[in-house]
Amino acid sequence: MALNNRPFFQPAASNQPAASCQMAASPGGQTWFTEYHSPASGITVRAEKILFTGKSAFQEIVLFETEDYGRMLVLDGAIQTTERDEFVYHEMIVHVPLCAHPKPRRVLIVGGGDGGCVRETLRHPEVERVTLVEIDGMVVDLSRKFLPSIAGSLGDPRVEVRIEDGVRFVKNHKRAFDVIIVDSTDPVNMASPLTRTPFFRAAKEALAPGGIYACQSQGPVFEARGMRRIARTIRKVFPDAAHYLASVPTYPGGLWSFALASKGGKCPEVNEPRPLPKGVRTRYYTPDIHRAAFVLPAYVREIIG
Ligand code: AG3
Repeated sequence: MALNNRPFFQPAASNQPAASCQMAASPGGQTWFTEYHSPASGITVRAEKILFTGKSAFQEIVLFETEDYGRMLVLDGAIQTTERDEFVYHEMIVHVPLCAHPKPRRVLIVGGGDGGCVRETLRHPEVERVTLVEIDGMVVDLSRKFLPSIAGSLGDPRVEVRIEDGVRFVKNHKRAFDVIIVDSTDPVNMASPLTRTPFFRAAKEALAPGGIYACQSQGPVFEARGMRRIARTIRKVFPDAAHYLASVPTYPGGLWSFALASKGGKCPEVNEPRPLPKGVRTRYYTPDIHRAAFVLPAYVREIIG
């Protein structure tokens, strides 16, 4: 097979299944978890201790302890977050839009039931109110119990946690938020509407003038088709939407993308972000990373077109 002729962003299998996974016992009595990224590869970690397995009304939830990544949260077979590398994703999905807004006071987070986005958002003192709208209350409860370093800020008085459908919530709000962050699972099942035109339209209306929108937009390595679809769809509503990247070790391909858009057209602060508030120490995000993250490799530019 001419591997070099096959761009790795085009998986060989044409009808690649959505994230599937396996929990397997090895002869030594160990339990190994694999999230398949394609029918032919994936990421495998040893589960030292299963903390929870169960099914909510929306999805299958698994939480376990790993040696290298700490505790790991898996929804419908897809790794969502780990104690070890969550900082990359959460800092990048939050500080990029917040530093692209001159004065973010009201922030809406759709999804993000683990609380990581809330935690990072609260580090901006100008934020007066954070509304978290998560469809699956079980994710919030389990994260509070098992992932305190991520979910620990959900009880902050500035935070309102609402367990309801984000699509409906956004449709019912107009000019209400300075920043909207959509921290969703892969765009299948209940997360799929969050990447469609009607939702982007509603989100634009839910933004106050000058408001900023950010969302995760899948990875370029194994999710190229999904990423391309999100990129095309968001540009129908926000023509100047820009994409940026961050390196998340436990996500498919180790590289993840985000989209940033502004209600007023061009995001003025893409290249000149507002500095982080004094005293906020981050582990991934810096103003240089903010600017550099929008510089995309050629194959990624090709994906988004
Ligand atoms: N939400 C996006 C995770 C997507 C990962 N996809 C996968 N593993 N197939 C992360 C939620 C963190 N708050």
